Formats: sequence, structure tokens, C-alpha cells
Amino acid sequence: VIPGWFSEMSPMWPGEAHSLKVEKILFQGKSDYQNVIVFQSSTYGKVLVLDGVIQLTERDECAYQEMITHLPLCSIPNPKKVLVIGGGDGGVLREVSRHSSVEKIDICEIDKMVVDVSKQFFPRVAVGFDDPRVTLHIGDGVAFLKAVPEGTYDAVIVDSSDPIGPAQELFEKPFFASVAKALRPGGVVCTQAESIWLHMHIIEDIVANCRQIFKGTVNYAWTSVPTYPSGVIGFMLCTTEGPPVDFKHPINPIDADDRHVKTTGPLKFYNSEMHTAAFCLPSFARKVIESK
Ligand code: AAT
Repeated sequence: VIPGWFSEMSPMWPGEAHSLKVEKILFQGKSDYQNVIVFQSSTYGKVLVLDGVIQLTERDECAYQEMITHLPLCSIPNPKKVLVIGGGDGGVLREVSRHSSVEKIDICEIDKMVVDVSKQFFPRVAVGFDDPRVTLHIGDGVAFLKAVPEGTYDAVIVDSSDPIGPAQELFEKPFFASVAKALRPGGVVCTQAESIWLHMHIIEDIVANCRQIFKGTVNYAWTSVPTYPSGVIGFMLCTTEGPPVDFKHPINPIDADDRHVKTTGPLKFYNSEMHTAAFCLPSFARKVIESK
């Protein structure tokens, strides 16, 4: 450990650790679920860390939050009801709120401390909570989904932490089954699905489970996020049986002059070309994912 630096270490990426220089520690707390730290870095702005793992930095959060949201929502016409699991920082809410067709946004985050800390230290992320369409539920996403009536949502976005800790069940088959039940026919889910460089074994399991459960399209996409382990992160995109969805060709582009730009700022990362490109896979990953 180098004094004055934060190093991200985990058994999920043994033998490597990405480090950021710390200017100042702004918050340290322990919730019922995890350790919460916010620090000012010298090159990535403020950083939110849960149990030693970086959840977002001010500089590159746009890449993750925009892609995990707009990959599903720009792939279907007129999304109206959206559910976010995790995502207590509010960044995915901020992105969902760019879609004027959306009427209702539910979010179920397990840890209220994440919400409070985001409102205090990350106002440009937590701005998502200001949208009147948002209802916040504090609780476990697994239990929340079990209680959702069948066919409720057009889209479910699972913005979850890694499968060590409170998010473990969000990577398991019964969870995917309750997501499928909560979606309308032809509804879409997009889940945080780790790194092709570090976690092909996890991705393999997710793909195998999703192919059994989701009878529509099942695709893997990925993007670049410099402060996530290995610098990339992926998403599992699936649809239930119903009107066909072609994830690779978005049919619901976001209005360039959308009415929410005043409060949220313009898109920084997502565009239709990035959307299509996100589904191109390196040969080693394609081989595994397409064979499942
Ligand atoms: N948008 C920032 C990126 C995240 S946040 C993940 C959120 O999921 C955290 O706020 C965490 O408290 C919440 N969470 C974890 N488990 C559950 C659960 N069972 N139910 C509801 N919410 C949960 C993801 C960062 C990815 C990091 C990649 N290394």
C-alpha cells in the first residue's frame, strides 16, 4: 500500500490493483451493509468507494451510467415504466429521466447511506432523485422484485455492485427469473455484467442462465470505464418473449434537444454509434458468449 494513494484490491481481480492519488478523505462510514468512503482524488474528481471497490468517479461515471441506461431504453419504443435495482447514487435515474416517454421510475437500493452520501457529495449524480417520476424504495432488490406484479415494467436496469457482498444474489438464476416475470412481453433488462478481461467465468454463467430464462434476445455489450477493474465493464441485455428487439440497432434515439438538459447537462458519452459498437466482441469473448 502506497501512502497517500487508494488501491483497489479484491479477490475478484487478484494480482492487480488500480490506484488513485488521494487529495483528501471527505467521508468514512459503516452502514448496515458495507463500508462507505468518499475521497477527493487528484485526477478523477470525487470518488465513491463501497467495501474497498470504486463505484463511481466524477470524471468517468458518465460512461457507465449513460451506457447501462440508454442501451436498453433506446432499444425499445416508448418505455413508460422503468425499475432500477441498486444505483443509489442516482446516476442511472438522471439518465432515465432524459426519456420523455417514461411515466414512472421505481428504484430499489439496499443502502440508504449510499443515497445520503451521493446527495451530499455528488450533486450532479444525485440530481436524478429530483425527477418527480421517481419513487425510492430502500430495501433488498431480490425481495422487492418478488413482490412486483407480473408484466409491470417495460425495462429493468440492474445497477449492482460486484457479486461479493449484498449484491451476490443479483447475479443468480432465481433473480433473473423474477426480473423476467416483472417485465411485460418484449420488455428489456440490462444488468451490470463485469469485465471480459477478468470475469469470463462469471459472464459465462450469466449468459447460460439468461438464455434459459429470457426467450427473446440475449446479448452482451461492453464499454470503457477507466476506474473500473481492467478499465472495461459489460452489460447483459435480454428481452422476454414478445415484440422482437434488435439491441444492435437502436430504434429510440434520445432527442438532441431533450427538455431535461437544463438540470442534467448534455450526454457526454452515449450516441447511436457507441450503442451499436458496444455489441462487437473480441474473438475470445465471442467464442464463449455465443457458444452458451
Ligand atoms: N452507479 C454506480 C455503480 C454501482 S452502484 C451499485 C449499488 O448497488 C450500490 O449502491 C449498492 O448499495 C447497491 N446494491 C448492492 N446490493 C443490492 C441489493 N441486493 N439490492 C439493492 N441494491 C443493492 C455499481 C458499481 C459496479 C462496480 C464494478 N466493479
